[in-house]
Amino acid sequence: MRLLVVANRAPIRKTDTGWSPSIGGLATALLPVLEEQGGVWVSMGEEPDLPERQPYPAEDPNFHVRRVPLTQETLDNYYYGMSNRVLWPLSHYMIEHMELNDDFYADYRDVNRRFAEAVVEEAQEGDQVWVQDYHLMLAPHFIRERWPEATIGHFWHIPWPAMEVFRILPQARDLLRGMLGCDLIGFHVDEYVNNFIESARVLLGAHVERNIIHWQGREVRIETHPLGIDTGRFQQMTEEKETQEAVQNLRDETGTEHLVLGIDRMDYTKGILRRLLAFEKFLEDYPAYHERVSFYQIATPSRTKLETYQQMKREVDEAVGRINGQFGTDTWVPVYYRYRKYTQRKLCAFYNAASVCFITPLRDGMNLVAQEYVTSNDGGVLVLSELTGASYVLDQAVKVNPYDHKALAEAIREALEMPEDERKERLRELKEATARLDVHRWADRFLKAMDRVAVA
Ligand code: ADQ
Repeated sequence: MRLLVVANRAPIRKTDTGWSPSIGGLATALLPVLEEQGGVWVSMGEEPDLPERQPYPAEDPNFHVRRVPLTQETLDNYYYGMSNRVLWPLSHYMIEHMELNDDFYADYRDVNRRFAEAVVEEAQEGDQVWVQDYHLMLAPHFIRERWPEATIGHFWHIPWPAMEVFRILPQARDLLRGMLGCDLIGFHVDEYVNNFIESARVLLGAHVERNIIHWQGREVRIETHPLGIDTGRFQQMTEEKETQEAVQNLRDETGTEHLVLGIDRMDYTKGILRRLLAFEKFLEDYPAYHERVSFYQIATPSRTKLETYQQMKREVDEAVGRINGQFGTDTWVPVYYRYRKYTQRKLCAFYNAASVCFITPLRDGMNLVAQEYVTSNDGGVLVLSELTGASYVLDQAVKVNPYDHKALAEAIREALEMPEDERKERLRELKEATARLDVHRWADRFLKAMDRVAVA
């Protein structure tokens, strides 16, 4: 049976030598499924000269990429507007960043409808549809209208907020109806499942039985499916000679006994500024650690067109300058800061070299960096914000409240001073938990759940 994946971005990218699969996340999980089962990946067409329908691989295709062409204005409203300036901050409980605008919503609706039309045009009997994420909340409803017997799943990658927060959105009910076009909706953790069910119950008056929402004569199952990483790939890459050389270079570069690491997209949900301020407090409180610890923050440029993101980058730049200006010496750089993308191999080197990974989002659907660290490290400590999905599945992390300035600084000290036996035991359990979440197992479990709803 073929699979129709519906996601904002395509799983392949153009390189100097031709087209190749994107690395990481969804593409890693779903391309093997498409290769085996065949199907279509429907995504947005951001660039006008890309083909609307592209066989992949070109010579002997396993599947097609179908693009929904968008003008710049539509892209600005649907993607930078409704998706990233309304749904993103709302879902992360950061309504101070929310910018409501009718044009954003009109184009969001329109793009979702066009995605649905593309899906229905591509559909063959027996195909299953798997929609991804917050860019495409209305697509399930539009697909269902045109193709009533379709089997439709949706996986939501970010938090689903408490009903009382979700209802702030003027289009909350419309969006919920859009999602209820599905047969199956998956979230990372139970908390989001419960929030979604509560939203449907209260805002739409839907009848709910355990994790089933009865809606317009159909049943919609709401399930927890925590997403993982490609653990085999990270393990293997970490062991390779080239990676270990990069680890050594990194140690030589910093020259300190300990490296504390932060890796994130540059996003206000990730808590980068508060993390830096906590490291500053740690240096103030514990001068014995001066010259012995460096903090390495890697931030990937993200949504750089948006003013909020530009403003946050300025604040982070400024904090790094201030801390290094105050504490740095001729032989010690307290904070290393890199604003760029790295290869996965280089990330593995950072993970392997770090004594502590300091992951403190103010809110995060899951957080895959935490899983990448525990997979690629062998003796370190994971400090993790309790406001992440990952904190529900990675029990043995040192959990912190990312808004608690003192506790954050104290967590760095606790991690650095943890006895070796405890570090090893915690890391062993964290590795086991991460292996259970592996992205291939995740895809397999979700697709099996789709099969169950298809026959129900
Ligand atoms: P993100 O918010 O992007 O994902 P996360 O889960 O941490 O957050 O994934 C980030 C990915 O980007 C990781 O795989 C990491 O290796 C990579 N990355 C980060 N910095 C990089 C750099 N400088 N260079 C190269 N790669 C870099 C959203 C949700 C999360 C959820 C995921 C998956 O916000 O909560 O975990 O989707 O569902």
